[in-house]
Amino acid sequence: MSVKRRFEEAKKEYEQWGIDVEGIFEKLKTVPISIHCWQGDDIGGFEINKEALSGGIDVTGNYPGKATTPEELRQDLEKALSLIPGKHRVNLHAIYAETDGEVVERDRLEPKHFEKWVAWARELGLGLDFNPTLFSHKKAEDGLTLSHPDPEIRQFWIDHCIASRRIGAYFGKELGTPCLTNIWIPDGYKDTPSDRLTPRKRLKESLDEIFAVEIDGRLNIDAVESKLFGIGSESFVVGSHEFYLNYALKNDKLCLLDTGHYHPTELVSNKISAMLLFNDRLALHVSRPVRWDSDHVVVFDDELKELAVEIVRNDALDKVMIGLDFFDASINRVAAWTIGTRNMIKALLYGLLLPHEQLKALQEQGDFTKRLALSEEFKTYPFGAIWNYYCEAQNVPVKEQWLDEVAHYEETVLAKRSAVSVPDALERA
Ligand code: RNT
Ligand code: ZN
Repeated sequence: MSVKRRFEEAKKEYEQWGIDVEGIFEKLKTVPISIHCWQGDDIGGFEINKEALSGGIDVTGNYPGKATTPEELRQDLEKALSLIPGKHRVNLHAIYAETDGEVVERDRLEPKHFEKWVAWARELGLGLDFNPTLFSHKKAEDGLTLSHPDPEIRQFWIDHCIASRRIGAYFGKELGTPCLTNIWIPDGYKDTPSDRLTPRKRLKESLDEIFAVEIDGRLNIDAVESKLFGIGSESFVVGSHEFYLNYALKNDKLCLLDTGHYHPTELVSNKISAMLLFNDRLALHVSRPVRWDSDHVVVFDDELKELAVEIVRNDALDKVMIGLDFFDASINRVAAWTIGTRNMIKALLYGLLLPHEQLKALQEQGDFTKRLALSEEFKTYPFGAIWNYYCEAQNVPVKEQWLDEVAHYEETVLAKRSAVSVPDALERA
């Protein structure tokens, strides 16, 4: 039976519940996912004076073929995008600047250093998002940046964040879609600190300085991302959840919730509704925590579905800015992007195909039996047939067929790349 025929059959089952499958397709294809460029090169970036990855995050694995130039990274992103249904965004970090062989300090970065990314994004009809990079740098060597006791170091990072917001506004202007510029810092301590307040006070002051610079909110949207702990900041993180929750609310900034940055049994899906009551918008880094590590490729698990369900049933598809954040170097990186992004979209489709009105009414009526029964039965509705046809209709490979394309790409492109990148070779020399 063809994908279409199976779809037609499946559709009838959903329609019995008043679910408009085609209308859902129309809606879903307008929902952008911000795809993080850093899965493609293990958060390496293209700085001339490149430093090793730091900031308490780590990428493990040595799968061959990683992108070592901006051209390669864009080529790989294009490949992944061709396997993902819908129109999306690409999320850049400051270390992906192209400075033409010149050393440009991060506090001196300008829009012109991202011209090629913008030209590329324009050609492909993609929006761009941005992040200042406050790690992998000499001035972040001791794991402190915006909360550093040394005012000079703090100033450097304040200036870098201001420069980044300007770059964000440039993206927004050039591409006609606002850029989300997200600040995440690694600051924290390995051991229990003797003073938590002072570093937090300094972070607050640094953020105030960064945001004192007026930047058009129609072009650039500011977000702040919290964390629970990192490698080397096991006991204390300056930018904790409560810190940024309060900061964002008071200063009209977006909170960015990374799904890997909470206690193991604490779920971001449960936070969305509470956040939406007090914030017009919020941002996500969808990731997958595994024990102490937060950045595994997103899989189609219960929490991903619940997250999508919350966004959908609270009518928040245009309020929650969905971005991804994972980095796995043990598998093909184009496949990693494809798997994680397809799963995110798949989860949204799953959420859109549930009879929310009926389920909500049952809860209100106190009919918890029927509510539970119905939500369980829907788990085995023929969702796969709907998803497959969505892919077909969006002209991307159906089911695992995309793997053949990745295998071909690996053979013809990735395998031909030299194992050692030029900056890595220089570093060793
Ligand atoms: C780290 C944060 C942060 C980074 C990226 C590279 O724990 O999640 O978002 O992963 O900025
Ligand atoms: Zn993150």
